[in-house]
Amino acid sequence: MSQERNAVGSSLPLEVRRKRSSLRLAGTSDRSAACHAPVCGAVRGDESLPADIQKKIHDHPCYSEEAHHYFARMHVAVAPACNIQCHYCNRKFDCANESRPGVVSERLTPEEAAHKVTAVASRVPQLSVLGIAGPGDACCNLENVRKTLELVRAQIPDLTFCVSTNGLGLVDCVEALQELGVTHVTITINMVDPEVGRRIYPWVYFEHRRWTGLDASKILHERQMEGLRALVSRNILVKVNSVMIPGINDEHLIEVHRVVSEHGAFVHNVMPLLSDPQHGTHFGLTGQREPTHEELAALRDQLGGGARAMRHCRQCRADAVGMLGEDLGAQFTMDRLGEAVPYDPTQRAAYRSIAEREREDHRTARRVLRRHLAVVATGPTLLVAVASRGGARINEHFGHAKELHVFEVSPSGVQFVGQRRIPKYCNGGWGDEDAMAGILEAARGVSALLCARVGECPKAALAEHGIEVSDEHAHEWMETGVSAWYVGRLAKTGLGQSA
Ligand code: CLF
Ligand code: SF4
Repeated sequence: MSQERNAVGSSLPLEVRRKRSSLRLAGTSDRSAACHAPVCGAVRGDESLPADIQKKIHDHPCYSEEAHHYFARMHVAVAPACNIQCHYCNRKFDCANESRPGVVSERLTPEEAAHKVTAVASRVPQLSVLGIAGPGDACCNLENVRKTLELVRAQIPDLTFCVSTNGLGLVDCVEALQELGVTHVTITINMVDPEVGRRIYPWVYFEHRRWTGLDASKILHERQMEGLRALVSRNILVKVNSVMIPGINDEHLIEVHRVVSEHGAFVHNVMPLLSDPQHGTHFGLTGQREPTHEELAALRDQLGGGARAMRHCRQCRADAVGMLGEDLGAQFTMDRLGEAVPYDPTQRAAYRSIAEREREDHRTARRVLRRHLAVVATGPTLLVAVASRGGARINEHFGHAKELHVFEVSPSGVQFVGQRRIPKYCNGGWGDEDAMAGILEAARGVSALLCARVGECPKAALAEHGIEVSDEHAHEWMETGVSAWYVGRLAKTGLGQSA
């Protein structure tokens, strides 16, 4: 990695910084423009939150959708043991509550973990959060968590500490977590009705014995609620993760959302069940299906009020490193780290001021994008996908994209809907026709795909399926590119009515 690239990190590539001043859309530099419409950035924008909450989530990539374009997290896999069994988990792999099933992480001692964090913090300037998300349960491995966080805090005072747990042992750990400086905790809550829980959890291990059936689910539910209340009473910000399991808890998650919101959860992250039979989980082996993109989006849309609905989760590994959606973990394995060296804060400090300027420009652009849409009185609601490699810009080549950022656009605004993984189309200079099938599947329902560059062949292949691929908005902010494309599409097709 070059010095220059390193100084701003991969989320703000060099061409973005070079083009910052020349690539703004007309009007986006008008900082005085106000927006009171319920459009992108106004509904779930961080600006509407109380100042103390804004401060807590400002640089947390999971708790703030906006922050995830600018800040990175890293996980250290120091928590191997677990005290429950989930039907979507195979113990050979990581905790699927906050990781993709089928992934094995490099397990570390606290000393190794602290060494790794120091190396990453010196070389990944976007790093803002250290998370412990497995491979088992953090509360089940409290001594490892304690030692790791103490070692890291002694060297890097400003990292945010974030922990993920199934909640069974949480209430006994809350005090210790607070003393360690943990400010953000995720609890995976898949049910608030033990009858639903018995179809998800075959057993829990509690007070020196194994509980099964309804008893297991009752204990887990009561302990999760107790843990949630204890965290909230101590002003620790809580994210609730729920795995959406069609036919088991999908409809029930609306009730889960209501209850956890009442208990003070700040974010609710509904994640799709991943049940590939190759991962050897109970659900995978018994044919439990995964939800579709549409089902997931529809459920998230119903989670109104209370906790914010998270839509940008990437179901990371328990040893993930980098921006959400990228994983630099392979560059920081223990065998590559070498001797421990003292933490160098230079790059993180330099990055912050650059990121703040970019972020302010992005906010301004989102506020004024209604000007693009103001020319349209009526028009259809469309889905538009964007290929981005970071920094909230349309800046990825079609052939290199590994995920699509999907937005819903209508005359009333642009709203982020979620990410969809796609297979990479370009492999060393030629297109992979097998990948096209996966891309088409992921792009189902999408009217257009905006990217930095695209070849004629994939463009034609997608056009055959009614998807327009365009590089006309390359390097624009994602939302402003989407709104500009929408206005152009309506003008071309006559589908909308002018204001
Ligand atoms: Fe890690 Fe989780 Fe903290 Fe984030 S991940 S412990 S809250 S720092 Fe984030 Fe990854 Fe989704 Fe988790 S994208 S799986 S929500
Ligand atoms: Fe697996 Fe995590 Fe569930 Fe434990 S809590 S069984 S590690 S998914």
